[in-house]
Amino acid sequence: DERIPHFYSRLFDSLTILRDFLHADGEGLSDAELKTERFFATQRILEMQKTSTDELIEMYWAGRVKAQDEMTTSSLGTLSVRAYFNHNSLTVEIFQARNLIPLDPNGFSDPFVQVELIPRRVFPSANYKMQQTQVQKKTLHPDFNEVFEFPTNLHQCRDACSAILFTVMDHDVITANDFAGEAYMRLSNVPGVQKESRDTISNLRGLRAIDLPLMSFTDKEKESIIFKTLESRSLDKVAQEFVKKQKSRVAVPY
Ligand SMILES: [Ca+2]
Repeated sequence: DERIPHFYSRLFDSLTILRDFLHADGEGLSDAELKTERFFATQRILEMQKTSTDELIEMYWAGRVKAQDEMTTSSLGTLSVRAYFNHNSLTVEIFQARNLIPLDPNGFSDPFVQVELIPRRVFPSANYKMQQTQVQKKTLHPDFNEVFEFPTNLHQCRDACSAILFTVMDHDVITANDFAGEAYMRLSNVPGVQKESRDTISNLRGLRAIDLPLMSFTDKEKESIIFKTLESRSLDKVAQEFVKKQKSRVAVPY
């Protein structure tokens, strides 16, 4: 419900007014009595609740991109990719994945990779469809060597929230495909997006592949205030679909 953030926005303002009233320009309660842990916790909850669902989703993704930057190893394996921007087109190359976890009874997986641009505000779903690699059968070390093009522009790529989202899946014939891992690449860092790196584009051979450690949805995300706020919006279809999708992004070895 779109009215909910508006309601909390007023509640947030009310909290500030109430605090100022009780403080009464130094005549009333002291700062120590007013600015308690509980006050800040309440303020934080209201601050989240007055934020729109789309903004919360962007904040969630920003956290995931940051987590990717800080990650050096992963029990889910790695994905080797390369991306660059040139002539209003973003090229994304997917080379291989290594040390994926087995998700099939035979001790292997049938991996493929989905690639999409986020967030939706910058890359509307009507114009930016998810693309995906071929399925590589019965392997935990698939070679993909596929190239994807996304028509885009510098303005979109330079948005601080813009990123490439890679999702590794295990293809299954009878049951639903299984999640095997996800990885994020900040678009503002991609060669060709910042003016300074234009030279490197003319020499693509010089662009190295990047090994991204794969991640999954964990308790840390589940317990975060952003996620809990989205989860609390039980009547908001976009929030509920997002929450449900993230919760399914866990990888359990067979
Ligand atoms: Ca399978």
